[in-house]
Formats: sequence, structure tokens, C-alpha cells
Amino acid sequence: MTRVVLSIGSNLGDRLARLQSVVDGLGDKVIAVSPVYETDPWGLVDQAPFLNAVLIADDPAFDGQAWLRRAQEFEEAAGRVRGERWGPRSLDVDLIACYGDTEIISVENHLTLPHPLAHLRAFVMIPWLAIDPDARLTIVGGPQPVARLLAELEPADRDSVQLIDQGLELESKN
Ligand code: PH2
Ligand code: MG
Ligand code: MG
Repeated sequence: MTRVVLSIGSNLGDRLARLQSVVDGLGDKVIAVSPVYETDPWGLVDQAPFLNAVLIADDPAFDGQAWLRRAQEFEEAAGRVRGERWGPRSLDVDLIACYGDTEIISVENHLTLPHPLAHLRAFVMIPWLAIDPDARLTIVGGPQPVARLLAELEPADRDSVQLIDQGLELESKN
């Protein structure tokens, strides 16, 4: 079994529908879906606000590379065009952390795990904590509680992530 923590974001087009496409595409692999937040653009600030959420999913057959391929398929299906780094995007699906029997650490084949910038991004940590208050992220020096990493950010960074009153819908299994 591998479990993955995915950060999903969009700031072009029907942002909520883009995020929902990932939840729908993962179907019953989804374990948890965070609320949706509107977030100020990070890294390249002169662009439209994002919607962001975090998902936790399981698939017994997937390793890190398989999750990466799946993430890229979702981005392509949303019509993502690769533009400038940190620039506007219809859909971004980033692997934040991945676990088999132990945490998967990777620096190979375009796959860096855990995500090397997650501890700087309130738009990742706030949604993640909403579905896993005990979340831990491995950074240089070892695993750290995400709650502590978030507390180390500037208050303005935390304030740039605002809960919205629309959410993502988990497929109902009737
Ligand atoms: N993604 C980026 C760059 N900046 N800012 C926010 N608020 N949300 C994002 O998902 C995001 C970003 C590149 O992946
Ligand atoms: Mg990203
Ligand atoms: Mg990405």
C-alpha cells in the first residue's frame, strides 16, 4: 500500500471544477479531502488568487513514480500548458509526501519527495492539518509536526489562506 498526500491548486478557469476533477478521477482511492481555501499567489505574486486543497489517497499498486504520472495526467486532462515557474495554471497536482511501509524519500526522475517547499507554503499546510492534525513533514533534520512548521511562518502568510464556503464532493457509493 502507498498513501500519498496531494496538494491541488488552480487559478485559471473554473477553479473549483478543476479541483473536483482530481477527486472524481481518484474515486475510491480517496481517503480524505480537505476544505477548499482561496489563497494569495505564492512565489510569483502578480497573478490571480488560487483555490487550493489537500487530498490523502491510497493505492496498493502505486509507487511514487506512478503517483507522479497520475498527477500529470490530471494536469493534462485539465488542459494545463506548462508556462513559467510558479505562474498561472488551470490545475497543479503536487505530491507532498508518500508512504509505503515507511516514508518514501526520492530525488530521482523529476520526483522529489517529500516536497521540498511544502514547509514554506501555508496553502499546503493549512488544508493538510484540517484533515490530519497530527501530520508530520520530513525536512532537513528530520520529521517535524506540520502544526509547528506552520506556526513558524509569518502571520501574513497564514492569513493569505482563507476558507471558502464551497467544498469538494466525495463520490457517494450507493
Ligand atoms: N502554486 C504554485 C505557485 N504559487 N500559490 C498559491 N497560492 N497556490 C498554489 O497552488 C501555487 C502558488 C506553483 O505550483
Ligand atoms: Mg505546485
Ligand atoms: Mg506542480
